[in-house]
Amino acid sequence: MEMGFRWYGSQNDQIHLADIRQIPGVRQVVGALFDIPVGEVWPKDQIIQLKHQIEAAGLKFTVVESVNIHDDIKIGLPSRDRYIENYQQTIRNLAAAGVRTICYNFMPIFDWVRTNLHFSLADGSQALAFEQRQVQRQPQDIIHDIENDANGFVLPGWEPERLAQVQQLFDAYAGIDEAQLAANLNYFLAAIIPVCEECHVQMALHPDDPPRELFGLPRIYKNLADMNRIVAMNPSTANGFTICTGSLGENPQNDIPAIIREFVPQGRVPFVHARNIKFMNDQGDFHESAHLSSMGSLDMFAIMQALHETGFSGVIRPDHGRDIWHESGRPGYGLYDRALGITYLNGLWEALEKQS
Ligand code: DNO
Repeated sequence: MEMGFRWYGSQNDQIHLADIRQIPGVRQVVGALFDIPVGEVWPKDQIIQLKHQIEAAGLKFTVVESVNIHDDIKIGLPSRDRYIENYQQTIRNLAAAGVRTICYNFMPIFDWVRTNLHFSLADGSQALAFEQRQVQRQPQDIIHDIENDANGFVLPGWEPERLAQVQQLFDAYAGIDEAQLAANLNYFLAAIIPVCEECHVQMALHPDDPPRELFGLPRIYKNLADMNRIVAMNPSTANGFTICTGSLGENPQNDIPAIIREFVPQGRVPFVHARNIKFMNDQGDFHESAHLSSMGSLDMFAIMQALHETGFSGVIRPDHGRDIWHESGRPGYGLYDRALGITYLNGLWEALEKQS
Protein backbone atom coordinates (compact mmCIF):
# COMPACT_ATOMS: atom_id res chain seq x y z
CA MET A 1 0.00 0.00 0.00
CA GLU A 2 1.26 3.46 -0.80
CA MET A 3 -0.28 6.56 0.75
CA GLY A 4 -1.18 9.38 -1.63
CA PHE A 5 -2.58 12.88 -1.50
CA ARG A 6 -4.69 14.57 -4.16
CA TRP A 7 -3.19 17.79 -5.49
CA TYR A 8 -4.63 20.27 -7.98
CA GLY A 9 -1.32 21.64 -9.28
CA SER A 10 0.69 24.77 -8.54
CA GLN A 11 -1.76 27.03 -10.40
CA ASN A 12 -4.91 25.61 -8.82
CA ASP A 13 -4.11 24.49 -5.29
CA GLN A 14 -3.43 26.52 -2.18
CA ILE A 15 -1.41 23.58 -0.84
CA HIS A 16 2.26 23.27 -1.83
CA LEU A 17 4.09 20.08 -2.68
CA ALA A 18 6.51 20.90 0.14
CA ASP A 19 3.55 20.80 2.58
CA ILE A 20 2.47 17.41 1.26
CA ARG A 21 6.01 16.09 1.64
CA GLN A 22 5.83 16.85 5.37
CA ILE A 23 2.78 14.67 6.00
CA PRO A 24 4.26 11.52 7.54
CA GLY A 25 4.16 8.51 5.26
CA VAL A 26 2.96 10.15 2.04
CA ARG A 27 4.65 8.72 -1.05
CA GLN A 28 2.37 9.61 -3.93
CA VAL A 29 0.79 12.72 -5.34
CA VAL A 30 -2.44 12.02 -7.17
CA GLY A 31 -2.55 14.69 -9.85
CA ALA A 32 -4.03 15.74 -13.16
CA LEU A 33 -3.84 18.41 -15.83
CA PHE A 34 -6.79 20.54 -14.80
CA ASP A 35 -6.56 23.06 -17.62
CA ILE A 36 -7.17 20.70 -20.52
CA PRO A 37 -10.83 20.82 -21.62
CA VAL A 38 -12.68 17.53 -21.15
CA GLY A 39 -12.29 15.44 -24.31
CA GLU A 40 -9.00 16.90 -25.53
CA VAL A 41 -5.67 15.06 -25.57
CA TRP A 42 -3.36 15.62 -22.59
CA PRO A 43 -0.04 16.68 -24.10
CA LYS A 44 2.91 14.47 -23.21
CA ASP A 45 5.23 17.36 -22.41
CA GLN A 46 2.79 18.83 -19.87
CA ILE A 47 2.35 15.46 -18.18
CA ILE A 48 6.11 15.03 -17.97
CA GLN A 49 6.48 18.50 -16.55
CA LEU A 50 4.00 17.64 -13.79
CA LYS A 51 5.81 14.39 -13.10
CA HIS A 52 9.17 16.20 -12.79
CA GLN A 53 7.66 18.77 -10.45
CA ILE A 54 6.23 16.05 -8.18
CA GLU A 55 9.40 14.00 -8.27
CA ALA A 56 11.54 17.04 -7.47
CA ALA A 57 9.54 17.28 -4.23
CA GLY A 58 10.54 13.70 -3.37
CA LEU A 59 7.15 12.18 -4.24
CA LYS A 60 5.88 9.78 -6.88
CA PHE A 61 3.27 10.28 -9.60
CA THR A 62 1.72 7.06 -10.87
CA VAL A 63 -2.01 7.74 -10.40
CA VAL A 64 -4.04 10.30 -12.29
CA GLU A 65 -7.40 11.51 -11.05
CA SER A 66 -9.28 12.10 -13.22
CA VAL A 67 -9.25 11.88 -16.96
CA ASN A 68 -12.88 12.85 -17.36
CA ILE A 69 -15.07 11.38 -20.07
CA HIS A 70 -16.71 13.68 -22.58
CA ASP A 71 -20.51 13.65 -22.32
CA ASP A 72 -20.77 12.62 -26.01
CA ILE A 73 -19.16 9.28 -25.04
CA LYS A 74 -21.60 8.78 -22.16
CA ILE A 75 -24.55 9.77 -24.33
CA GLY A 76 -23.31 7.64 -27.23
CA LEU A 77 -23.33 10.33 -29.92
CA PRO A 78 -21.57 9.69 -33.25
CA SER A 79 -18.97 12.28 -32.23
CA ARG A 80 -17.86 9.93 -29.42
CA ASP A 81 -15.33 8.19 -31.67
CA ARG A 82 -13.23 11.33 -31.97
CA TYR A 83 -13.25 11.76 -28.18
CA ILE A 84 -12.41 8.10 -27.68
CA GLU A 85 -9.41 8.44 -30.00
CA ASN A 86 -8.29 11.41 -27.95
CA TYR A 87 -8.69 9.35 -24.78
CA GLN A 88 -6.58 6.56 -26.27
CA GLN A 89 -3.84 9.07 -27.02
CA THR A 90 -4.05 10.48 -23.50
CA ILE A 91 -3.60 6.96 -22.11
CA ARG A 92 -0.49 6.51 -24.26
CA ASN A 93 0.91 9.86 -23.18
CA LEU A 94 0.27 9.15 -19.50
CA ALA A 95 1.87 5.71 -19.79
CA ALA A 96 4.94 7.26 -21.40
CA ALA A 97 5.31 9.41 -18.26
CA GLY A 98 5.08 6.37 -15.97
CA VAL A 99 1.42 6.69 -14.95
CA ARG A 100 -0.03 3.25 -14.17
CA THR A 101 -3.56 4.04 -12.94
CA ILE A 102 -6.26 6.29 -14.39
CA CYS A 103 -9.21 7.11 -12.15
CA TYR A 104 -12.35 8.16 -14.05
CA ASN A 105 -16.10 8.12 -13.63
CA PHE A 106 -19.10 7.46 -15.86
CA MET A 107 -21.68 9.70 -14.16
CA PRO A 108 -23.93 11.76 -16.43
CA ILE A 109 -23.50 15.55 -16.21
CA PHE A 110 -22.51 15.76 -12.55
CA ASP A 111 -19.55 14.20 -10.87
CA TRP A 112 -20.23 13.92 -7.09
CA VAL A 113 -23.20 15.87 -5.71
CA ARG A 114 -23.48 17.56 -2.31
CA THR A 115 -26.16 19.97 -1.17
CA ASN A 116 -24.08 21.82 1.43
CA LEU A 117 -20.34 22.50 1.29
CA HIS A 118 -20.19 24.08 4.75
CA PHE A 119 -22.33 21.91 6.99
CA SER A 120 -21.52 22.82 10.61
CA LEU A 121 -20.59 20.00 12.92
CA ALA A 122 -20.88 20.08 16.71
CA ASP A 123 -17.13 20.58 17.17
CA GLY A 124 -17.18 23.79 15.11
CA SER A 125 -15.70 22.24 11.97
CA GLN A 126 -17.47 22.21 8.61
CA ALA A 127 -17.99 19.36 6.21
CA LEU A 128 -19.74 18.49 2.95
CA ALA A 129 -23.27 17.15 3.33
CA PHE A 130 -26.09 15.70 1.25
CA GLU A 131 -29.79 16.00 1.97
CA GLN A 132 -32.25 14.31 -0.36
CA ARG A 133 -34.94 16.97 0.02
CA GLN A 134 -32.51 19.53 -1.40
CA VAL A 135 -32.23 17.67 -4.69
CA GLN A 136 -35.93 18.22 -5.29
CA ARG A 137 -34.77 21.68 -6.32
CA GLN A 138 -33.72 22.55 -9.86
CA PRO A 139 -30.20 21.38 -10.80
CA GLN A 140 -29.44 25.00 -11.76
CA ASP A 141 -30.03 26.07 -8.14
CA ILE A 142 -27.70 23.42 -6.83
CA ILE A 143 -25.02 24.41 -9.35
CA HIS A 144 -25.44 28.02 -8.35
CA ASP A 145 -25.01 27.21 -4.64
CA ILE A 146 -22.01 24.97 -5.21
CA GLU A 147 -20.27 27.56 -7.36
CA ASN A 148 -20.95 30.32 -4.84
CA ASP A 149 -19.91 28.33 -1.80
CA ALA A 150 -16.64 26.94 -3.12
CA ASN A 151 -14.43 29.71 -1.66
CA GLY A 152 -13.49 30.78 -5.19
CA PHE A 153 -12.20 27.34 -6.21
CA VAL A 154 -13.47 25.15 -9.03
CA LEU A 155 -14.53 21.80 -7.63
CA PRO A 156 -13.54 18.62 -9.43
CA GLY A 157 -16.06 17.70 -12.12
CA TRP A 158 -17.93 21.02 -11.74
CA GLU A 159 -16.38 22.96 -14.64
CA PRO A 160 -18.42 26.19 -14.91
CA GLU A 161 -18.15 26.35 -18.75
CA ARG A 162 -19.66 22.89 -19.12
CA LEU A 163 -22.34 23.40 -16.47
CA ALA A 164 -23.37 26.70 -18.04
CA GLN A 165 -25.02 24.45 -20.68
CA VAL A 166 -26.75 22.24 -18.13
CA GLN A 167 -30.19 22.41 -19.74
CA GLN A 168 -28.75 21.32 -23.10
CA LEU A 169 -26.94 18.50 -21.31
CA PHE A 170 -30.17 17.33 -19.68
CA ASP A 171 -31.87 17.41 -23.10
CA ALA A 172 -29.04 15.40 -24.61
CA TYR A 173 -29.36 12.73 -21.89
CA ALA A 174 -33.13 12.42 -22.36
CA GLY A 175 -33.89 8.78 -23.13
CA ILE A 176 -30.56 7.49 -21.80
CA ASP A 177 -31.47 4.90 -19.22
CA GLU A 178 -29.20 2.60 -17.21
CA ALA A 179 -29.08 -0.01 -19.96
CA GLN A 180 -28.08 2.56 -22.56
CA LEU A 181 -25.48 4.18 -20.32
CA ALA A 182 -24.05 0.72 -19.58
CA ALA A 183 -23.93 -0.02 -23.33
CA ASN A 184 -22.03 3.23 -23.84
CA LEU A 185 -19.54 2.28 -21.11
CA ASN A 186 -19.14 -1.09 -22.79
CA TYR A 187 -18.39 0.60 -26.14
CA PHE A 188 -15.85 2.89 -24.48
CA LEU A 189 -14.13 0.01 -22.66
CA ALA A 190 -13.94 -2.07 -25.84
CA ALA A 191 -12.01 0.77 -27.46
CA ILE A 192 -9.66 1.74 -24.66
CA ILE A 193 -8.89 -1.46 -22.74
CA PRO A 194 -6.65 -2.88 -25.51
CA VAL A 195 -4.67 0.38 -25.43
CA CYS A 196 -4.35 0.09 -21.64
CA GLU A 197 -3.12 -3.48 -21.95
CA GLU A 198 -0.57 -2.44 -24.54
CA CYS A 199 0.75 0.33 -22.27
CA HIS A 200 0.34 -1.42 -18.89
CA VAL A 201 -2.18 1.06 -17.55
CA GLN A 202 -5.15 0.14 -15.39
CA MET A 203 -8.44 2.03 -15.49
CA ALA A 204 -10.06 2.64 -12.08
CA LEU A 205 -13.74 3.53 -12.37
CA HIS A 206 -15.00 5.68 -9.48
CA PRO A 207 -18.39 4.85 -7.93
CA ASP A 208 -21.41 7.07 -8.42
CA ASP A 209 -21.54 9.60 -5.62
CA PRO A 210 -24.05 9.38 -4.06
CA PRO A 211 -24.82 5.87 -5.34
CA ARG A 212 -28.47 6.49 -6.17
CA GLU A 213 -30.50 8.02 -8.95
CA LEU A 214 -30.43 11.84 -9.02
CA PHE A 215 -32.43 14.28 -11.16
CA GLY A 216 -33.70 11.30 -13.16
CA LEU A 217 -30.19 10.57 -14.51
CA PRO A 218 -29.07 6.93 -14.70
CA ARG A 219 -26.36 5.50 -12.43
CA ILE A 220 -24.38 2.35 -13.18
CA TYR A 221 -21.76 1.89 -10.43
CA LYS A 222 -23.66 1.86 -7.15
CA ASN A 223 -22.92 -1.53 -5.59
CA LEU A 224 -21.33 -4.95 -5.90
CA ALA A 225 -23.86 -6.21 -8.45
CA ASP A 226 -23.07 -3.23 -10.72
CA MET A 227 -19.36 -3.98 -10.34
CA ASN A 228 -19.91 -7.56 -11.46
CA ARG A 229 -21.80 -6.31 -14.50
CA ILE A 230 -18.94 -3.96 -15.36
CA VAL A 231 -16.38 -6.76 -15.02
CA ALA A 232 -18.51 -8.95 -17.29
CA MET A 233 -18.42 -6.24 -19.96
CA ASN A 234 -14.67 -6.55 -20.20
CA PRO A 235 -12.89 -9.13 -18.05
CA SER A 236 -9.40 -7.68 -18.62
CA THR A 237 -7.83 -6.61 -15.32
CA ALA A 238 -7.12 -3.28 -17.01
CA ASN A 239 -10.86 -2.75 -16.41
CA GLY A 240 -10.51 -1.89 -12.73
CA PHE A 241 -12.16 0.11 -9.98
CA THR A 242 -11.51 2.88 -7.55
CA ILE A 243 -13.05 1.79 -4.28
CA CYS A 244 -14.30 4.98 -2.66
CA THR A 245 -15.42 4.05 0.83
CA GLY A 246 -17.41 7.25 1.26
CA SER A 247 -19.33 6.99 -2.02
CA LEU A 248 -20.18 3.30 -1.63
CA GLY A 249 -20.79 3.81 2.09
CA GLU A 250 -23.48 6.41 1.35
CA ASN A 251 -25.74 3.41 0.76
CA PRO A 252 -25.93 1.57 4.10
CA GLN A 253 -26.68 -1.66 2.21
CA ASN A 254 -23.19 -1.70 0.72
CA ASP A 255 -20.81 -3.94 2.64
CA ILE A 256 -17.49 -2.34 1.80
CA PRO A 257 -15.19 -4.99 3.33
CA ALA A 258 -17.10 -7.60 1.28
CA ILE A 259 -16.64 -5.52 -1.88
CA ILE A 260 -12.92 -5.27 -1.13
CA ARG A 261 -12.69 -9.03 -0.53
CA GLU A 262 -14.34 -9.66 -3.89
CA PHE A 263 -12.38 -7.31 -6.15
CA VAL A 264 -8.91 -6.80 -4.61
CA PRO A 265 -8.01 -10.50 -5.04
CA GLN A 266 -9.08 -10.22 -8.70
CA GLY A 267 -6.32 -7.61 -9.14
CA ARG A 268 -8.93 -5.03 -10.04
CA VAL A 269 -8.40 -2.37 -7.39
CA PRO A 270 -5.35 -0.19 -7.95
CA PHE A 271 -6.76 2.81 -6.08
CA VAL A 272 -8.75 3.48 -2.91
CA HIS A 273 -10.35 6.66 -1.56
CA ALA A 274 -10.72 6.40 2.21
CA ARG A 275 -13.35 8.58 3.84
CA ASN A 276 -15.97 8.29 6.54
CA ILE A 277 -19.52 9.63 6.49
CA LYS A 278 -22.19 9.99 9.15
CA PHE A 279 -25.85 9.28 8.44
CA MET A 280 -28.15 11.95 9.82
CA ASN A 281 -31.41 9.98 9.54
CA ASP A 282 -32.78 6.84 7.94
CA GLN A 283 -33.49 8.57 4.62
CA GLY A 284 -29.80 8.32 3.73
CA ASP A 285 -28.98 12.00 4.37
CA PHE A 286 -25.37 12.24 5.49
CA HIS A 287 -22.55 14.56 6.27
CA GLU A 288 -18.91 13.76 5.80
CA SER A 289 -16.91 13.28 8.98
CA ALA A 290 -13.37 12.96 10.24
CA HIS A 291 -11.81 9.66 9.15
CA LEU A 292 -11.98 8.04 12.60
CA SER A 293 -14.54 5.19 12.82
CA SER A 294 -16.04 6.68 15.98
CA MET A 295 -16.80 9.96 14.18
CA GLY A 296 -18.89 8.43 11.41
CA SER A 297 -21.05 5.51 10.34
CA LEU A 298 -18.34 3.44 8.62
CA ASP A 299 -15.99 1.02 10.35
CA MET A 300 -12.69 2.24 8.95
CA PHE A 301 -10.77 -0.46 10.82
CA ALA A 302 -12.81 -3.20 9.15
CA ILE A 303 -12.16 -1.53 5.78
CA MET A 304 -8.40 -1.29 6.33
CA GLN A 305 -8.37 -4.83 7.66
CA ALA A 306 -10.03 -6.12 4.48
CA LEU A 307 -7.47 -4.23 2.38
CA HIS A 308 -4.64 -5.63 4.45
CA GLU A 309 -5.92 -9.20 4.39
CA THR A 310 -6.38 -9.16 0.63
CA GLY A 311 -2.86 -7.84 0.07
CA PHE A 312 -3.92 -4.48 -1.36
CA SER A 313 -0.80 -3.04 -2.99
CA GLY A 314 -2.18 -0.01 -4.79
CA VAL A 315 -2.40 3.64 -3.82
CA ILE A 316 -4.80 4.84 -1.13
CA ARG A 317 -5.57 8.45 -0.40
CA PRO A 318 -7.61 10.15 2.28
CA ASP A 319 -10.72 11.55 0.66
CA HIS A 320 -12.46 14.76 1.59
CA GLY A 321 -11.51 16.40 4.85
CA ARG A 322 -13.44 18.86 6.97
CA ASP A 323 -12.53 22.52 7.22
CA ILE A 324 -10.77 22.87 10.56
CA TRP A 325 -8.37 25.27 12.28
CA HIS A 326 -9.63 28.29 10.28
CA GLU A 327 -8.63 26.74 6.98
CA SER A 328 -10.79 27.85 4.11
CA GLY A 329 -9.56 26.07 1.02
CA ARG A 330 -11.22 24.10 -1.75
CA PRO A 331 -14.13 22.46 0.10
CA GLY A 332 -13.21 18.88 0.96
CA TYR A 333 -9.61 19.39 -0.10
CA GLY A 334 -7.93 21.31 2.68
CA LEU A 335 -4.59 20.27 4.11
CA TYR A 336 -5.20 19.76 7.81
CA ASP A 337 -8.02 17.27 8.05
CA ARG A 338 -6.73 15.18 5.16
CA ALA A 339 -3.32 15.07 6.87
CA LEU A 340 -5.01 13.91 10.10
CA GLY A 341 -6.82 11.27 8.06
CA ILE A 342 -3.52 10.01 6.66
CA THR A 343 -1.99 9.75 10.09
CA TYR A 344 -4.96 7.74 11.33
CA LEU A 345 -5.01 5.43 8.31
CA ASN A 346 -1.26 4.88 8.62
CA GLY A 347 -1.74 4.03 12.31
CA LEU A 348 -4.35 1.43 11.49
CA TRP A 349 -2.10 -0.02 8.81
CA GLU A 350 0.94 -0.22 11.08
CA ALA A 351 -1.12 -2.08 13.68
CA LEU A 352 -2.37 -4.49 11.01
CA GLU A 353 1.17 -5.07 9.70
CA LYS A 354 2.57 -5.79 13.15
CA GLN A 355 -0.25 -8.11 14.12
CA SER A 356 -0.01 -10.25 11.01
C1 DNO B 1 -14.65 14.17 -5.54
C2 DNO B 1 -13.91 13.08 -6.21
C3 DNO B 1 -14.44 12.86 -7.59
C4 DNO B 1 -13.61 11.83 -8.34
C5 DNO B 1 -14.16 11.52 -9.71
C6 DNO B 1 -13.35 10.49 -10.39
O1 DNO B 1 -14.15 14.80 -4.67
O2 DNO B 1 -13.92 11.91 -5.48
O3 DNO B 1 -14.44 14.07 -8.26
O4 DNO B 1 -12.33 12.34 -8.50
O5 DNO B 1 -15.47 11.10 -9.64
O6 DNO B 1 -13.53 10.61 -11.76
